[in-house]
Amino acid sequence: GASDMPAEIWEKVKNHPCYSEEAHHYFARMHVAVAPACNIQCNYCNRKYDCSNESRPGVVSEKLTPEQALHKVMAVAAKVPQLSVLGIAGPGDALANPHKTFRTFDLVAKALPHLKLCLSTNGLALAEHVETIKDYNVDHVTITISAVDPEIGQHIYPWIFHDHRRWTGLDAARILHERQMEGLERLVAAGILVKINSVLIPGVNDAHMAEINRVVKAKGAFLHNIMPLISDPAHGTHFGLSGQRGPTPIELAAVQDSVEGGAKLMRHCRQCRADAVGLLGEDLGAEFALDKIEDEP
Ligand code: CLF
Ligand code: SF4
Repeated sequence: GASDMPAEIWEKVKNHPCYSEEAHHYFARMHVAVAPACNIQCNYCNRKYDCSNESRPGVVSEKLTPEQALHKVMAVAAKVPQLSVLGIAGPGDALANPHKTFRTFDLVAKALPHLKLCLSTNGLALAEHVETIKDYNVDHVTITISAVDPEIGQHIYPWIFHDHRRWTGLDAARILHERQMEGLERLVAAGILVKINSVLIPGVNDAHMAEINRVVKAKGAFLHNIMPLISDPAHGTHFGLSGQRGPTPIELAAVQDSVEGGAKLMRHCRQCRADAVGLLGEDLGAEFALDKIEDEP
């Protein structure tokens, strides 16, 4: 709360529902799904669905152009007074679609300058965009980091697309790790609040989570969100060919408890869809689908 952090940080988090546990009772976020492409492959991702960075799989997001996104944000802002944050979190990677992402931020900042801007990325293309992120007044960036050791990362990321070519195996995991660390360091140096999301995959990175927490804290991350792999095959997520399961709530809590003492943990994440609208845990997205809002006077 206000008493345990510097005033300029409190100004940034006090009405952000993900960065402040208190704020999530009173302030709403919305995502616009303007970023369809991705530059890496996570084993748990099924591209038919939203980005498993930050999403509950099941239904495909409504893909929007930046202009359609602005239209939707204005419709939501007019009806949801608690709206304080616009986030771009997929359904692919926000920074694998930089023109769409930054054009959306630009349009929204001009029309609704009171909204905070937030983005979520796998971090591969982050370092080269930090200046732009700063120029567009994006105060909040989430990097999904599920390993800080390429030996572990290679079991999570089968390939990345970087520097005009595809990389696989240990090379892919090493490059992704290096790019994530450089992006994190540059964001922190630029004064941007960074949250780390880690997808907890039992048997793959559960014993590694405390190390991730230590490393990201040392590099200046503000918050660490350990989120469970969602592995319902009916909803299309999968893990390689092995049918990797997600953690039980008890296993998740045990891992979260085991890392206490490093970077501060977020424990109120609701694993939003890439087109979520409303308070965390609430999804008004269907009410604001484009065909609904376009009919209105
Ligand atoms: Fe969206 Fe993410 Fe910004 Fe929040 S979600 S881009 S930081 S505005 Fe929040 Fe949703 Fe959890 Fe993400 S509850 S999945 S942490
Ligand atoms: Fe899927 Fe997101 Fe991973 Fe890209 S970063 S492969 S969209 S989970």
